[in-house]
Amino acid sequence: NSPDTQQNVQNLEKAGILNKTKVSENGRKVRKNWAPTWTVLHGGVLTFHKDPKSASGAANKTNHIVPEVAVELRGATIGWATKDKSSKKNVLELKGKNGVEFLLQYDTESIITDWHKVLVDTIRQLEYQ
Ligand code: I3S
Repeated sequence: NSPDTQQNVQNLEKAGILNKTKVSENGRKVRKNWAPTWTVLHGGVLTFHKDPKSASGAANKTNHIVPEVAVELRGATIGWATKDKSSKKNVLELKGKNGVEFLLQYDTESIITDWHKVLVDTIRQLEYQ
């Protein structure tokens, strides 16, 4: 592998808006709350951020993008959600450790397919570290 083609978690980075809802927490089902969410993949961690416009108080004043949840991808799984999980199209199911589960969705197939690929690659890379 030349340094150019070798992939590692450090250069598997991506950011964008996805529709997201949590579906489980500590292994327990929670009520869906779909919302467009600024989603950042960096260093093997996927972080969801609140839209600064909808965040309250200090966040509004400082204009910072507030991290909402971080999902450690080591030991996580990602796959296409089955039809029973959502009526929406192009839905990914992300299962983190500690029984946390999210659905990630985007109508444009190429966008969600790119996310799927980078998340699969990241999770795979983390297995070998
Ligand atoms: O899996 P569910 O319960 O059918 O999910 C739907 C609900 O969360 C619904 O909200 P209410 O809990 O207020 O009924 C949402 O508006 C829908 O978007 C959820 O289903 P989809 O199929 O969109 O994931």
